[in-house]
Amino acid sequence: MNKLAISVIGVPMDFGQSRRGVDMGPSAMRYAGAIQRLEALGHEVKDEGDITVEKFNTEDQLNTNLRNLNEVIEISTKLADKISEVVAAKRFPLVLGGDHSIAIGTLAGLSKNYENLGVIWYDAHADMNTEETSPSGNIHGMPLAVSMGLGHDALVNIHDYAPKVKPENIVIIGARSVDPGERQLIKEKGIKVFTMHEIDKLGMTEVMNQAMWYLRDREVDGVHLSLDLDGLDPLYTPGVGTPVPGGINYRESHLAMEMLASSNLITSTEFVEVNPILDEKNKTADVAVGLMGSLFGESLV
Ligand code: HAR
Ligand code: MN
Ligand code: MN
Ligand code: MN
Repeated sequence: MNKLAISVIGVPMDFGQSRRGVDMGPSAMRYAGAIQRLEALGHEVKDEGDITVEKFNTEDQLNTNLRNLNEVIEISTKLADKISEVVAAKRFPLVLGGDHSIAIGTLAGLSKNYENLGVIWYDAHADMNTEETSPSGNIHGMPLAVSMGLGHDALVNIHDYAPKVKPENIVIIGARSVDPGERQLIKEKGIKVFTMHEIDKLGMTEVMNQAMWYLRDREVDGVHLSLDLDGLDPLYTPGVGTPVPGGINYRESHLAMEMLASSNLITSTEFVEVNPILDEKNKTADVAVGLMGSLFGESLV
């Protein structure tokens, strides 16, 4: 694969859900050697540090049942600013999360620079809830809906435009915990989803080939990989806030990353939901960094 100029951006975000510890995800992945791993592959890597994540005063909270909405708006906006700056400088953004609500900011920043952005969403969940359908009020269950223009106005309109992504440019891989409202939206919008059923039946090679051809046929001008570590089975990535059994295994995940590496399709990525407090000896961050190795060309050298 091409040697890249990679900008690593940490987002120590835990406001998109209610379990503490996922804010330490960026540290855990740096500690697991993310930067060195990519440098060893010949890429030029710049660690841009972390986006500032702060709690607002409680009296400033908006009147809504979306948990920590103010904070998510603020942080998404800052992340979107940073991402569009990095992309404009022709650098490849690698975002370290943080909970999955950060994808709202990542996609807002990316979409400014791409006309027809594709998204691969590697996750146990569809993350397509809205304020109306969410069973939890947790914004990390909503970023795909928000990016399609569905949800709270302030979230949908980060950087003053919407939508960020076309429903037909999204591919979900690994889904196995999907809420009723999300199912309806998937049907209504015709979203391409490879659930665990398809992965079992077709195998990962076929799933990835179909996913990549689907996006090429859409004539996308960039593809963002949003990788939620709970997409894998909790056997391999126990350090996540919402583990779901019956997930993608270790080798299947490496294969998926290796196929993406040889395709040269991916133009940005984020690794999210690593929670060292819930983990076993930084296992989940180690797996995340191993997957980064494959995504950035390890098997090709
Ligand atoms: N679907 C549930 C909700 O919206 C659980 C979402 C869990 N989300 C993540 N991201 N970990 O995929 O509350
Ligand atoms: Mn997710
Ligand atoms: Mn755009
Ligand atoms: Mn998930």
